[in-house]
Amino acid sequence: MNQNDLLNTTSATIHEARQEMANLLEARPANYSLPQPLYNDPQMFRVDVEEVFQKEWLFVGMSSEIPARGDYFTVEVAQNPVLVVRDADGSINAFHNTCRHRGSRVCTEHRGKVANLVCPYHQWTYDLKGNLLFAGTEMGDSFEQQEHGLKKAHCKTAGGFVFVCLGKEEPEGDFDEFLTTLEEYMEPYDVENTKLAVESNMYEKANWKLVIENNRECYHCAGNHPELLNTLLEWDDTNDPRASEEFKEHYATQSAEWDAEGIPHEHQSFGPGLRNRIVRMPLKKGTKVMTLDGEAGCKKLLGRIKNPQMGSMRILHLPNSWNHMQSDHFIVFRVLPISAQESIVTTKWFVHKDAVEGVDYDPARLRQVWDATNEQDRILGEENQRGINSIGYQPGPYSESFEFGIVNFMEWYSETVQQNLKKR
Ligand code: 3BY
Ligand code: FES
Ligand code: FE
Repeated sequence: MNQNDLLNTTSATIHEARQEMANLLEARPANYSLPQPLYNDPQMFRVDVEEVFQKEWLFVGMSSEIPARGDYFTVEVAQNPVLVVRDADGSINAFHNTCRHRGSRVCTEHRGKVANLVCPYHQWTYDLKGNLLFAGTEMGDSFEQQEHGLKKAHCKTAGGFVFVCLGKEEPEGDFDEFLTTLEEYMEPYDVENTKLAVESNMYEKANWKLVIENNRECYHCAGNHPELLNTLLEWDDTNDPRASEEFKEHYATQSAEWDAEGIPHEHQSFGPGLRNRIVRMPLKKGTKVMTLDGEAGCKKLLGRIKNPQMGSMRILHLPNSWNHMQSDHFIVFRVLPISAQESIVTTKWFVHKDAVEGVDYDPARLRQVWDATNEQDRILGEENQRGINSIGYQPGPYSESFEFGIVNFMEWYSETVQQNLKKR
C-alpha cells in the first residue's frame, strides 16, 4: 500500500463515518438512548471530535486560576493540546499548544508561570500574544519570523468562566447572550478574588456522552449518592412538577431573601436543548452548602455574599460542563473526551482568595461529597459503557419526568452535529 492508498482509505472511512452518523441521528427516536456505535465506535468518535469538540465553545477553566501576567494552564481537547495564558494587559488568550517550528508542545506542564513561551525542543520563543520573538540564528535569510506566531484559538471569558473554540470560525448562535447573563449571575461571587483550593482529575472508561447523560438526570441519585443527597434536591428546576408543598414554601422563603439582597436566581436558558442554562436552586432545608453535614466548607463567604444560604446556582454548558456555585465555595466540572470509550472529568473547588488553608477551610472536607459522588458516577458510567458494548444492547426509553435533561442534551447534540455536517 503506498502513501496515497493510505490517505484514500482514511478519507473514505471518515467520509463514510460522517454519512453513517448523519443517518443514525436522522433516524434516532428523540426519547431513546443512542444506537451503540455512537457510544463506542472509534470512527463515530472521530466525527464527535470534528463536529463538536473542534467546532463548539468548550469550558476550559476559571480566570482566577491564572490571576497574573504569564500564568497559564494547558488542556487537551481530544488530541489537541491547548494553552490558556494571561497577557500583560490582563486579557486571557488561548493558543494551539503546538510550536510553529516542528510542532512540539510548547508548554508541557499542567499549569505554570512564564515570562515568554519557550518551546523545550529548540527554544523558539513566543511572547504572551503568541508572536514569535526568537528563532535562533539558524533559520536562514528567507525565514519570515512574523509568519510563525502561535495559532490562536477563539477565547471568551464571562463571570470568570473561560471558554475556547478550536473552530476556524466561531459557531453561530446565542452564546454571547448566555455570556451576558452569566456575567450578571456571577457578579455576587467576584471570581477574580477567588483561588483554586483543590482539584481532581478522574479518568473514566466511558464515552463522553455517557458522562453528560449521567449528570443530566437524578433518577440514579437515590440509589447511588447518599452523601450528595444530604444537601442536594433531586430535581433540576424550581418549577419541577414533583416539587412538594414543603419545597415550594422553602423556595418562597429563600428566593425572597435572595431578592432582598439583589441575588439573581431565576431560570435562564439559551440555545437548542437548553444548551446553556443557569438556575439557582435551594439546597435541602436546614443545609447551607454541599458538604457532608451541610455546614460551611469555608469560613469566608465569596464576593458580596452575606447569606450563607445561597442554595446552589447550577450552570450548565453543553457539551462539557456543569457547575455548583454556593455561598462559601464553588465547584466547576469539565468533561473532555480521550477516545470513544475514555473521558477525563476534572473537578475544581474554589474559595475566597484570602481564605487560609487549615484555618478557614480544610480541602479534605471541601472535596468529600463530590469525590464520593464522582467515584459513584464513574462506576455507573463504566458499567453503562460495558453494557452498551454488548451485542444484546438495544436503545432504551428515557423517563419523561426524571430524564428530560438527557432528552434536551440529545436534542442539542443531534441538532449541532447534523447542522455542522451539513455545512461541510
Ligand atoms: O450535577 C448535579 O448536581 C447532579 C448530580 C447528579 C445529577 N445531577 C443533576
Ligand atoms: Fe519548537 Fe523546534 S519544535 S523549537
Ligand atoms: Fe450522579
